[in-house]
This record gives sequence, C-alpha cells and structure tokens, in this order.
Amino acid sequence: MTLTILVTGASAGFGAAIARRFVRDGHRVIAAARRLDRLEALAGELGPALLPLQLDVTDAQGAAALPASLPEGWREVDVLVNNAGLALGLDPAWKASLADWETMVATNVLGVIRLTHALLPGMVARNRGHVVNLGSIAGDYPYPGGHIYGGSKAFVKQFGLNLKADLVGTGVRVTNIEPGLCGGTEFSAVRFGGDTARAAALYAGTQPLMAEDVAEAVAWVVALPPHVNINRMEMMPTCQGPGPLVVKRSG
Ligand code: NDP
Ligand code: 8X3
Repeated sequence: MTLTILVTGASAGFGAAIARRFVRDGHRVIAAARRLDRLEALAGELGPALLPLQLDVTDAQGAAALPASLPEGWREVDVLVNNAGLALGLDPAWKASLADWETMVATNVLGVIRLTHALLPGMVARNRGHVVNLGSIAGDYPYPGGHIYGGSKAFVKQFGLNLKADLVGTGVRVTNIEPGLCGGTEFSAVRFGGDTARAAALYAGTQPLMAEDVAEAVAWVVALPPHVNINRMEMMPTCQGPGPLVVKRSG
C-alpha cells in the first residue's frame, strides 16, 4: 500500500535520508523544511513522489493551515515524521543563551505539538495513521550542556507515550525513535554555531550511526503490521554507551 508521509526537516540529515528511503519503498513523501532549494533538489532526485513544502515548524499559523493547504490528493497524511529539530550550544546552563533555549523549545517542542495537533484528527477519523517522533538518547540520559535540548527530547518521548494512551482503540500508532551519536548530518555544526571543525572532532575515531541507519529504523516501525506499535526505540552506535554518575570529591 502506498502511504502519504510528511517528513519535517527533510532538507538535510535524517529527514532527507528518511524521505529518500520512503520514496524508494514506493511511498509518497511531503518533504518539509525552511530551505526550499534543498527540497527542490531532492524532488529533482526522487521525482514526483516527493512534494517539496516550505514550512517553518515554529510558525503556528503555518502548521494549523497545513492540512488544508496541501494539494488535492496529498491531504490524507498517513504518517507524520516529526524530525525537524536542533540543539544549540553545549555550555553549562548558567552560561547558555536564553534565545537558544527558546529556539529549541519552539522547534523541538512547539513544532512537534503543532504539527501533531494539525494532523492527528484526520488520522483518527480515518482510523489509521502513525506519528513517528525523533527523540534522542538526550531525552533518556542527562549530560553536561544538554539542559534544554535533553529536556525537549524528554518532552517528545513522554508526549508520544501519552498520545499512545489516548489513541488506544484507534488504528493510529505512535513511535519515539531515540538515536545516540550520529554523524554525517548538520546537527553538530548547527549546535556549534557553524564551527565545522569542532563538529568533526566530535566524531573523530568513532563509527557513529548514520542518517541511513535512522531511516532504516523509521522505515521498519512504519512497515510493521498495523497491530504492532513500537512505542520507543533507543539506538546507539556500538562504540557508544552510558557513563557512570559523577561524584565530586573534596581534597
Ligand atoms: P540536521 O541539522 O542535519 O537537520 C535538521 C533538519 O531540521 C533540517 O532539515 C532543517 O531544515 C530542519 N529544521 C530545523 N529547524 C526547522 C524549523 N524551524 N522548521 C522546519 N525545519 C527545521 O539534523 P539531524 O538530521 O541530525 O537531526 C534530525 C532530528 O534528529 C532532530 O530532531 C535531532 O534533534 C534528532 N537527533 C539527531 C541526532 C544526531 O546526532 N544527529 C541524534 C538524535 C536525535 P531547514 O534548516 O531547511 O529548515
Ligand atoms: C543527539 C544526540 O548525544 O548529541 O540527539 O544529544 S546527543
């Protein structure tokens, strides 16, 4: 069955890989992001099964108007992949920029809830659908400098679990994908304000997850039979693991 899938943040990283994967699997993808030129290049690569859509997920009106603004034949969205998101900075909380904190909340929290609010009623009315959120291990494990980013991803995780509680009895599924260290995307360059050398250093000597690994996970949870719901999927590269708690000793 051909699904209509809306992927936010499809101009780079995971979102572009997820869009590519779904089109190759025979589905139709509405690829949303702010950088329209990137989306049009993706459409040039993937053909008419990909519909570019310029969308800033922090724009409340744009999200609310989204379903009605889609072209005829694209309005019944079967799968929403809430992927657009970002981390800004890695300084300790007391040195962090309030504007950065607010941008992370606007994108990672408000963006997710607005698009979900816009598209969920249609899914419930049709008694089928799937909301796939891009959480993070940062929503599971705290780390220094993670403050609002980790907090936003913990929200995304718990929001998804609470949606699931409401959706019992409907055919609508909800999944939180929680990746760890992942290279080959713009994530760390964005986090470090465009400092690509600092971003590259983070991955030096590692074999991180790649965007295609995350796309594989998203494709798998969506392709499962309709009675199977993966609530959460935490994934790390083999070279990563949790660390010990820290105790600061005097002397
Ligand atoms: P990238 O920076 O490579 O891509 C982020 C995407 O989000 C871009 O397409 C960007 O597009 C889009 N985006 C950002 N802000 C907005 C906005 N206001 N409106 C619409 N789109 C927006 O990051 P990744 O692909 O690595 O990350 C994707 C998701 O996965 C994020 O939610 C991230 O938190 C999460 N994640 C990433 C991990 C990693 O290590 N890379 C690990 C775990 C989770 P544009 O600028 O064109 O709008
Ligand atoms: C991205 C993974 O560990 O940088 O969500 O927070 S991490």
